[in-house]
Amino acid sequence: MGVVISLDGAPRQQWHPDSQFQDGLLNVFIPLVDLSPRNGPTELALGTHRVPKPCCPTAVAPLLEKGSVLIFDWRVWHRGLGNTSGAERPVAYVTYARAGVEAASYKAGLPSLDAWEAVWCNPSVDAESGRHAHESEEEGGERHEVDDDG
Ligand SMILES: O=C(O)CCC(=O)C(=O)O
Repeated sequence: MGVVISLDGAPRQQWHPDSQFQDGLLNVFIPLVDLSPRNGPTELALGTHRVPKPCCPTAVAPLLEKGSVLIFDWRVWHRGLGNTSGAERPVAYVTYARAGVEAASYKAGLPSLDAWEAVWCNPSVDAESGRHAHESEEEGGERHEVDDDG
């Protein structure tokens, strides 16, 4: 449980999940002020908790009223948008874990965002490595696509 305060002038965050693979963890966000396009609502990339991830997911940034509740899976990619409102934007959060689930170290070992953005817009890229489906280790990591017919 805690509060995230986006200060006036805070830039947009990078897309990130709070855990990449752990099922059974939920974020509950409760904005302590009304959210507006200017004070940096949380933006969520829908369906990104699923494996495989959707290609080019739809992103939404709900403009919630103060005291509303937003619940999302820890694996959903999200970010706080920039705050240009002239005021702080505090959001209280509570984390719920299914019985027996312990949160792994926060944001440890996440893949690079570049890899994930490539995955979202290119389904032939492997989600874990950011490599194209036909790319092999021996090829030294260069992007190389092989025609399925030969
Ligand atoms: O400020 C937000 O809307 C999201 C905060 C967040 O995702 C984080 O601090 O990791």
